[in-house]
Amino acid sequence: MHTASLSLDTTKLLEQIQTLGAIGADPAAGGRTRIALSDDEKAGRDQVAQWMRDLQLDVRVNRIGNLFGILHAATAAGDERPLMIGSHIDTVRNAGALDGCYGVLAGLAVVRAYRAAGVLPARAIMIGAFTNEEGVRFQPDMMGSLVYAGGLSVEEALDATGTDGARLGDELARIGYAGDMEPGSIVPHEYLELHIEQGPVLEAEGQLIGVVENLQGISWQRLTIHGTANHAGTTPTRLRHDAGYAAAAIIAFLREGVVAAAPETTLATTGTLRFEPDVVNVIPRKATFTVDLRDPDEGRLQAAEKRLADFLSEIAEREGVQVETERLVRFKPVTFDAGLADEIQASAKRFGFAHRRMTSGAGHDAQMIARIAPAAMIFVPSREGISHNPREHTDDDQLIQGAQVLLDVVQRRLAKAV
Ligand code: HGY
Ligand code: MN
Ligand code: MN
Repeated sequence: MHTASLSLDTTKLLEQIQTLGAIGADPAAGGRTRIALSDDEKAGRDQVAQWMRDLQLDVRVNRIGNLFGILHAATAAGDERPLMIGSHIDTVRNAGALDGCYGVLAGLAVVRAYRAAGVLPARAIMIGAFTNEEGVRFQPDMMGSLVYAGGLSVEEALDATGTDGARLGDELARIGYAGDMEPGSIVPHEYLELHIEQGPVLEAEGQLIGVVENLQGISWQRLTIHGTANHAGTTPTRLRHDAGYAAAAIIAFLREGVVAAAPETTLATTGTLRFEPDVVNVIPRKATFTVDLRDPDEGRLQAAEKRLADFLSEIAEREGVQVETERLVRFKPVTFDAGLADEIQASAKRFGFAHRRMTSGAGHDAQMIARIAPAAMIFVPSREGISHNPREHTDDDQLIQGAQVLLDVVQRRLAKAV
């Protein structure tokens, strides 16, 4: 049945964003930290699961720990292929309160609107919080949704070793989220994800809604440089095999040799770096660091990877060091469902919200679920384009308006289900 326009409990949505944002709070360094499968993330999961139960949802956990709350349909037929709304509640270190959480809690707000109206949807609505979207401790990122979409076997994911040496499956069991449901056993009819932009575009253009039509390619590698430890004061430069210098030269080349080839689109980031023996007066024998390359175009991303690979051979030769590379993540660019994107744009238009079509710079669970169902994303602005930072912020009215578009699109899609 088509529902008269439902309404959101916006106070509850904003309250829940604050409450979840307080879990794992880190007053000293700022923000909150809920690294996947940590005790803090467990606390976040427990809170979201409780909110799902408060809404009398059918709460399910699958074998990779993805957490779902299902509002069943008015009919058995409507239950077969739910409309899925998802995102994640794990965070990077010292994160903002909105990345991922906003999308999960806005999904609960949509279900709450149905509950408040006493209406069962024509198609089940399934709210998901996917495991390990950030990929900080266990790689790859978007892991829970990748397993859900069949892009990584559960067994392989459960055997993933974290940067702290922990086994993912053991951690999942330890926090009590090693579910029994097979990932992907419920195939969504379509998937929507509401997320903050995490970039500067919407704010810079005075837009409120981002109609996300595609998402850029992602390439993560871990590089290990093996050199020779030696005395900082007695070793002439020409005799050095300095893993630290080689790492620095590579990191500089990422900007000067890789990004410079396509400065408008290719992005390169080294977010982690470790020297051994990490002592002020010893030439590093070992440097371990990560390289995150991104570009919306697959050809340019491959060209960026090739430039880096060629430089690694050159620096190894020049400095007499060995360079080891380990592939952590490689996802091609993804195009979202045009029909769903049109639906989002039509909704923004109906509300009179300024909007634009755009590419997602960040990875999202939507890019994985797009492998098994039509998927699209809705963005709202990030103040100063900041994210993965305690200063991450979106105004309350923007958060509410984004959720209104989500509810409107859901209602329109479900009206077609009958
Ligand atoms: O890396 C990303 O883009 C996402 O935040 N996991
Ligand atoms: Mn996110
Ligand atoms: Mn993130």
